[in-house]
Amino acid sequence: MTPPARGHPPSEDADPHRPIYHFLPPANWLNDPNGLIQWKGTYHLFYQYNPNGPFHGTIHWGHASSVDLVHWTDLPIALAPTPGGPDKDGCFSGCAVDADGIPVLIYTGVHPQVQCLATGDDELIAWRKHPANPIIAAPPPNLDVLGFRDPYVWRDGDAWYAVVGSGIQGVGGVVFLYRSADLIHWSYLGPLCSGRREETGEMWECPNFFPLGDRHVLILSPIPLGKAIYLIGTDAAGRFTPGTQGIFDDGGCSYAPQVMRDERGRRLVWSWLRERRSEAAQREAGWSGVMSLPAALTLRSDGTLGVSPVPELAALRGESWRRTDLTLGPGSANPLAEVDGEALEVAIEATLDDGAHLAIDLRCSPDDAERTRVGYDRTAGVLTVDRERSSQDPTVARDTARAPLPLAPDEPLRLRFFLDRSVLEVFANDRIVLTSRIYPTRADARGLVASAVGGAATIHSLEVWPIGSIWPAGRKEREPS
Ligand code: DQQ
Repeated sequence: MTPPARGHPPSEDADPHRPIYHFLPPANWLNDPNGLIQWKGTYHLFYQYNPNGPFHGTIHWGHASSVDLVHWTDLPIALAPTPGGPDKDGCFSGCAVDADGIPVLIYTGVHPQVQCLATGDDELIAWRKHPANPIIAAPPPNLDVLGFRDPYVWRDGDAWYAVVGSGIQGVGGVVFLYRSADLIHWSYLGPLCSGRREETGEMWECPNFFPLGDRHVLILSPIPLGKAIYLIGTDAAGRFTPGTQGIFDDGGCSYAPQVMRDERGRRLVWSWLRERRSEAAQREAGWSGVMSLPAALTLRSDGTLGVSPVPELAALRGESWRRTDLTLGPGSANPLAEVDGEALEVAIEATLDDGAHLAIDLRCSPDDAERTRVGYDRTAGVLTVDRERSSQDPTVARDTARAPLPLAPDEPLRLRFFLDRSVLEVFANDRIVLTSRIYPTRADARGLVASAVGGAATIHSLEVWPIGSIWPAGRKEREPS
């Protein structure tokens, strides 16, 4: 396949792995979500973007907006490196805030890593970099730091606060806390939280810090873990004391999540879904990286983090296929034999006997040479996404993701899958998300199979919806402004 020429983005028809209802730019590279904000009702999603190809480099801020969290409009590039400026080598990750009616982006300029600010017009289209940049010119003094990036800013009373991700050489990750009256002049208050290198990595990227219920949550993307963790605890006098700790999404591709508060008060999260195929395949495809679907975070009564897809996603559903009150056991016929597809939502509610193992296979070829298996083991209380037979292409990642999901004796298993060609997001019981990238080689790998071994599974309901493309035909790549 010849790489698509500039101005001719890869089409959904030409590329069987290109998602059709997850956000991704018309072409080229995407990584972290940035600057998430709802502005006068409209959601704005900025993202780390390389307009020069499907690889990390010349990092700009891409921009899209949505009124319904489902359909997106491409907008001009928001931030580009300024030659000779503090962001000359890239506009790295950051956030957006509403400063008394003025939209403001706060982000990291490289190299060296410093914090910069830009103000926008009321449409969030034209951005002006502040003459005082960099607004935070260096990390706290007398520390041997690994990185200094990804500011996350909020307001509390009359003051603005910011956390910036870093690490102390030989010690571990740290987030530095700052305060400002005007977003331009910042005072360092001390470390909000720090970790041990052996436990939570040597450097913390993309911190998010926010109240949830009666607690505070710190979400971090530690190097070299390659997946985000969350800490839930208490915040007092500028010092966060973590209690519960967990992995945000252990599926193997989710990274750098960013959380926003929308006008309804929900804490919404998006994350970057990395490719799990070779760089050569990404270059050939002409695009790399896709955004997760938006999900809402909650604090559960047991003190852990809850995560569930936003209800707005139901707008994507085509005509429903539904079955209720089935029993699945060894030897049962496949109840999903009459449905198939590569862009689907699947919802299942089931109760499993002790010892039962429920499996839902997606993207199955008729001869079973390719399939991705979502499994739940009732006794072990473990959810798995088995990708070992997801593709016959030996160059793509094929492994198994696992997440603990202990269920109370009377609690049914409730799964929601969002399959979008090479993306599979699996949500379970409003508390787990496991996201995968899969690259079946076979055009006929479209089947669905439900089975149970080791005991019976009572399927209370099983529902499948086809999902179509969210994009207009002829979506165009935009040039840097
Ligand atoms: N990606 C950005 C950095 C951030 C990293 C650069 C996390 O700001 O630390 O593209 O993926």
